[in-house]
Amino acid sequence: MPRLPALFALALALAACHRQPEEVRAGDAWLRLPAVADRPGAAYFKVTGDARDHVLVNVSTPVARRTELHESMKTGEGAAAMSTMKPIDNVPLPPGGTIRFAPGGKHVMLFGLEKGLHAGDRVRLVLGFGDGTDLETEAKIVGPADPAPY
Ligand SMILES: [Cu+2]
Repeated sequence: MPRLPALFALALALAACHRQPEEVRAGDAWLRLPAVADRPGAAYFKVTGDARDHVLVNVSTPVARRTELHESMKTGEGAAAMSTMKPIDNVPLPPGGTIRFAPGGKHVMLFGLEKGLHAGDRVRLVLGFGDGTDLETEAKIVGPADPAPY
């Protein structure tokens, strides 16, 4: 049975895919520049958990003086519907779970953005967790009217 070792290796590889993820990973990060200078920008990303519980408590970038975690929501009905947002303190990341910050939902509000940022630039985004650990990822900058890149 000369093919058996190859099948055995494949089975091992598949088994590895289904193990609990071993580390928290962040990706698909991007930053929307404001249409009007001096207004806040926003940042979005996704983060996936490992085998333990984590809590995301802040997200920062060297190109913003101050940041807040926000959540957007719709209030009212029909023509009276409005989109509002409120600050959130933290976001739990359960074992193996995924948190997605996306337009219309959770976002990072970026106050005091550095001047001279351009669409296409890449900047550092730092995710801070309740246990004091940080996770860095790279965010792609998009213009005010550009579509979401992820
Ligand atoms: Cu906001």
